[in-house]
Amino acid sequence: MAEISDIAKKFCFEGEYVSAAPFGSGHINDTFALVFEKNGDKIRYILQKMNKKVFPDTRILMHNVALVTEFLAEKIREKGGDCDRETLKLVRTRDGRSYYTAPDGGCWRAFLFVENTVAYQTVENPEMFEDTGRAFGTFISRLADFDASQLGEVIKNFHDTRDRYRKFEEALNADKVGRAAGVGKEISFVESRKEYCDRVVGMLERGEIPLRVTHNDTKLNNILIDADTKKAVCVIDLDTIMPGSLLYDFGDAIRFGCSTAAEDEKDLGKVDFDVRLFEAFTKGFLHGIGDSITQKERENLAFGAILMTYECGMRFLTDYLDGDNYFKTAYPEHNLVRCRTQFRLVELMEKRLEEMNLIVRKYAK
Ligand code: ADP
Ligand code: GN1
Ligand code: MG
Repeated sequence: MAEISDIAKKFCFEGEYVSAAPFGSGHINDTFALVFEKNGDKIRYILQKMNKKVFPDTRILMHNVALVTEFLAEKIREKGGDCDRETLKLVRTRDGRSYYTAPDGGCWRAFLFVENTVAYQTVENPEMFEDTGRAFGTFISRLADFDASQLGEVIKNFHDTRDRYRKFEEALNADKVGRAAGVGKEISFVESRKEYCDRVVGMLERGEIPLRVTHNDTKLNNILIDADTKKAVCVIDLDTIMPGSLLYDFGDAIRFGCSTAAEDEKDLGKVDFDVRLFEAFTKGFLHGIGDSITQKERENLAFGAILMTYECGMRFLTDYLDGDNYFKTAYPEHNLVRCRTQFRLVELMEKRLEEMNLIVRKYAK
């Protein structure tokens, strides 16, 4: 890989380069925190090598990111907010581009570092998660008048659960690395719930719920939270912004945030679904989204959480069967371990679906 200090020279960073270190725990891009020094002050930046396998068309990816960040900055400015902190701000290359292509073909981009914030891996308390819900709800409502036709489809059929099921079947039939025999239980789990895959895509197709501009990857570590106040400051990881359903954003945040254990916890005894956190997030999200949510969307919010958790488990299983080509993994069973926590959460949510629906109704206006 090219030297980070050489890559850094291509961007309009302020001050003198001091150091770089890997940063964060995303599953997709290679992220670095860079330190610069100017007049004795330290300035940090985020530098990312984008994942070419996941996002083969960097031009479309960065076209979306640049458009959305500029649109959000304008909205935040109108409200008198701090647009360098409340949304990602791209640092352009010295020739004015949104990313740099290195001689080895690697594609790099940079953002201002949002200081004094934390990307949490688990929720600390319900108040924090309520505010996260508010921030994700507000994010969708801010994008309500964004012209979706300007956005390229960076990953085709990203949350099309029918297509995800087809890809699961393909990986199973190919059984490229001979892992299928060892995961019979997980395969049956996916197959026994196949009908889930039609529900939300069906509602979208029939026009029963609206297609909106959504984030599509709303896990807790994709929102930066103020280290002191614990208020959600900035929604990050805008790579998958595309037309989608609000159920995806609500559901994915619940999938990750309401688990009492890490996504890759090996001891399933530690994985529980925290319904108090579900209530906190729901309250904040409905507040943030305001009046624009429809009755049909509200009725399906809780199911959206089950669906996104099932989909994510299915994606981890598909990648496991495929030989770990998509998600970053630290050891051979990593994707399987992740799949198992997701399926445990699905079972727990299925048992509590009625209770979850009642909570949604409690906070509906
Ligand atoms: P991935 O697609 O791999 O998940 P992300 O864009 O989510 O990559 O970035 C990975 C991590 O880097 C985040 O979870 C967060 O900890 C950190 N991060 C990303 N952008 C910023 C930023 N502008 N300021 C501070 N931290 C950031
Ligand atoms: C990936 O990029 P990151 O780590 O925030 C993935 C999401 C999954 C998530 C599971 C582009 O998110 O779809 O839900 O891992 N992002 C992409 O943790 O596939
Ligand atoms: Mg991320």
